[in-house]
Amino acid sequence: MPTPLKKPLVIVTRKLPEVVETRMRELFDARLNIDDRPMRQADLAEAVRTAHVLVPTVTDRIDRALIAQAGPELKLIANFGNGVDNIDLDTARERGIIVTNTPGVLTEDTADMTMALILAVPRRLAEGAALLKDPRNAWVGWSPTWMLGHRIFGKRLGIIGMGRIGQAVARRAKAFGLQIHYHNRRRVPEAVEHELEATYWESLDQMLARMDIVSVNCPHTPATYHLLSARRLKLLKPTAYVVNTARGEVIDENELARLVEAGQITGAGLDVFEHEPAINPKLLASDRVVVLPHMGSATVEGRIDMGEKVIINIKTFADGHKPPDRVLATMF
Ligand code: 8YV
Repeated sequence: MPTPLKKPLVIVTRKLPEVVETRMRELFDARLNIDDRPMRQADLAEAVRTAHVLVPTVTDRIDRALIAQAGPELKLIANFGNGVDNIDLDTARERGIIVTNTPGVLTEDTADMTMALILAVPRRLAEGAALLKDPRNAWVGWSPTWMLGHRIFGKRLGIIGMGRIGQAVARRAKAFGLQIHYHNRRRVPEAVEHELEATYWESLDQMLARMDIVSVNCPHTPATYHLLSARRLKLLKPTAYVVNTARGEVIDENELARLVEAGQITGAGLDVFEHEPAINPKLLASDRVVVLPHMGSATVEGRIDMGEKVIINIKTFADGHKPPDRVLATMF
């Protein structure tokens, strides 16, 4: 059991919603990043040397080398975010540092964004909108064969990763008339399969070859890195679409870009990228790819809820209890 800390020194790496920052100041000795300038590794090293608690985000690389520089006071890394692939969990554990995240509160927002991409790509939403806004394209009016996309009703959606977000996507997609298929490390309970009328595929390869749309909704871990490898991407039907709101690293981005360019995959909707903020130029250039700047969970409500979770984790820890959202490497 950790010893209670009256006002722990909490270093927050990025600007958070004002209500969250205000509450943090009330409860903790909080050092905030008002300018929101991303911290360099040297700044992060300085932070871990002095803080009791570090609050990083997806943009901070909390790797072995950084954790090695942690001072004896650092006992908690309270990630502002669900995914913890930015943190070396094993090294944190070796050093006795607890890691927490913010599960649950961004499920619905991320699922909404996934559904938006599932609709946007086959129905050419971004392309149509961009056409009208481009002054070089005066719109001459409706035509029966112009801007034709593809129907999603009745098509097969293959969800990779049937956790909270995957299930929330399935619920939405089912309402849009899509047939739900999924691949997951473990089969979900029968009641969930029944509700979603979902078909489980133990073999990802077999599922991929039969889907019209594939949505990536699993975390990035050593086991899921390039899960959609060059070999697997080639299994997709040439009419297929790929949607990713999870982590770019799960897909071999270069190969995806190449296959879309070659017309061997029809299109993609991507909110995340392998080397953020860099994006493969072929993806940027393609009309058949909708790209978004990692905004799956970007709602005011979601960010405040994430902040609340971070505060609860820190406060429980500071009061000498186990924080509720502890993350263990074995959970992934
Ligand atoms: C967050 C995310 O915005 O929580 C996650 O895993 O991918 C995003 O939606 C980001 O991670 C905040 O750190």
